[in-house]
Amino acid sequence: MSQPTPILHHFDQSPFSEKIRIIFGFKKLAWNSVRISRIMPRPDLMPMTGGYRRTPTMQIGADIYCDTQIIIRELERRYPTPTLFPAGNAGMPWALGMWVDRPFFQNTVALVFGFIGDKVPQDFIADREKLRGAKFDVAAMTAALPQMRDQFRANVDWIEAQLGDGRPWLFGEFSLADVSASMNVWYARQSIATIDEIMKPFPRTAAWEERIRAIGHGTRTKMSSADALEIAAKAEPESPVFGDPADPNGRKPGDVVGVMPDDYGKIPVHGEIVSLSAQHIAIRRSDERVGEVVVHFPRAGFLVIPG
Ligand SMILES: N[C@@H](CCC(=O)N[C@@H](CS)C(=O)NCC(=O)O)C(=O)O
Repeated sequence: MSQPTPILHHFDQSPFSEKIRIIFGFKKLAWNSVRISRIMPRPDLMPMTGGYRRTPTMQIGADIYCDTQIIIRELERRYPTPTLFPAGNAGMPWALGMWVDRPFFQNTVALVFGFIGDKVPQDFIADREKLRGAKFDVAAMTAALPQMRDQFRANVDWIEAQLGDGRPWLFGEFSLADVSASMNVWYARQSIATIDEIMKPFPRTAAWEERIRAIGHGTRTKMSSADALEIAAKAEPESPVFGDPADPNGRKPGDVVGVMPDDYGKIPVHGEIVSLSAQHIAIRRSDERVGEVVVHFPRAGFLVIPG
């Protein structure tokens, strides 16, 4: 049976979305692209995610995947060849994602906005303050630029060192590690006018970036948010029910919970557990515009609270 086409809800400048676009390219996938605005509101998306607002999200019918970690897991499950985990590298590429998604990303955000400075639009600042629950202090980021440059250099230097023996990819063969580690360098390159000077000491990294760029983004077809919503409304979630006998907290299908990120955008999505494991949790919820959907989250970096 042919697979339904994945729908990515994303915006062009989003570095987390770029990870997924590269994976579409690597796996040579056709996908539907719903462009969302960089700031809230996103009125056709929230009925599907139940309030989760970070970017990107992936939709397959009435199954909604929140956070790149679970999106990647699902893409690898549905399209295992070519694999993102070659030569027995089944665990560490995931762990490396935590470095990339958190400290390295926060460093790059501060660097990018420190450079952009007072040209950052006020509505964007207000939106990101809401997301973080903290001040998005562009003046402080500009003041911290020397520190942020040091941090960025140290992070990129690890990539350069790993490529030091002339290997084309971080773990030898192309893997999720390359997709993840390239995210912040890509982001800085899109956003900082003097990036060539910053990247000058890192020729192997620059050549590696070129190889990643050559992978492309697969075959993209534009879709409106209204059409995506209608697809979800007409589809039934496909997630089977299964429990995890080893769940440390005795959680099981049918339990009503809230799930939310533990770092920013901490908006709990409420629903009834459909399935769970050490690395995923899927909850069923319904909304008057989309009907029943199953929303999927990773476990690492997410909190599960009583519903
Ligand atoms: N851990 C999340 C982080 C996603 C994230 O922070 N994305 C940024 C955009 S690149 C975001 O959500 N910005 C706020 C927004 O789009 O509402 C993931 O892996 O998907």
